[in-house]
Amino acid sequence: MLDDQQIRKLEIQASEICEKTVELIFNGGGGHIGGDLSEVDIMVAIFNYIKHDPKNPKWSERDYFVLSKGHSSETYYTLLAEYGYIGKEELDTYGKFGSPLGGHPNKKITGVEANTGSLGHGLGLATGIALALKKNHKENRVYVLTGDGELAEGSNWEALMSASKYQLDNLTWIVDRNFLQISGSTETVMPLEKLKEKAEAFGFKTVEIDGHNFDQIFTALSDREKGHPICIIADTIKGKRLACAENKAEWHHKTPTKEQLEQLKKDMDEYRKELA
Ligand SMILES: Cc1ncc(C[n+]2csc(CCOP(=O)(O)OP(=O)(O)O)c2C)c(N)n1
Repeated sequence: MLDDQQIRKLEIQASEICEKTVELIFNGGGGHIGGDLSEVDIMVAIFNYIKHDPKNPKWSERDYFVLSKGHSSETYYTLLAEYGYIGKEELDTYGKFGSPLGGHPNKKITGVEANTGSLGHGLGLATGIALALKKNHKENRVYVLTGDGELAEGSNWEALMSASKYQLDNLTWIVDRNFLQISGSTETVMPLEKLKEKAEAFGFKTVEIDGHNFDQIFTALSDREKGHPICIIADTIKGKRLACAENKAEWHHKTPTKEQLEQLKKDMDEYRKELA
């Protein structure tokens, strides 16, 4: 679906968003770095793919995006600043007393559709928005990104039942399937497998993709099935691109050291040179 040049452009953008996200966390004194980095490629794809207008954030024809895994807010803030929803100087307030950019996103921040961070609520919110749009015969779509550990919250499964009952074919649910949550492997804490079969049993047209492959992400985002919501299970690596953090549960929430940040910058520079 995407040509080589488009993919290269997205990979460069993702490497820059990764770097800026880690810098934000470093400057702000902490953040949910592991889940921030596993979602970078998905989030970059969403910002490039969905219908939205930073100059008119409440545009009536926009698609809606809900970051249900609201703890991974730093990637979101970085992208909101990159696209001009918020000023880049606002990012400097992250982690400071009184800043709207707290650990979890909220609707006071331009571009944010829902307060999230208390896990298990975004899917229900997105389902409600999709239902309202459908009842009003609107064409807007709704995209929601959940974690995988987050799916231990029972409210998600109520939302899935509703999405299926109301045949919400305007809803796309993406799972950041990094196989880790706060305290270890999802399959140890609360097993999810067989997740694809579960989503299908709830009436979702479901695909499993590599969550770091832009061609696969874009193809999945464009998937539609009349009468059925879409589920994208995106396999990802927690801590992706920050070598010392990849696939390590202890990097769920952490502040990188100056040296680790510098190493990432070097690695990303190198990576971009290879892509050029
Ligand atoms: C209702 C609720 N319970 C507990 C938490 C604390 N918490 C924050 S992140 C997290 C783990 C989430 O894991 P996952 O959804 O897999 O996210 P990721 O690995 O992508 O960061 C938990 C339990 C919370 N934010 N909300």
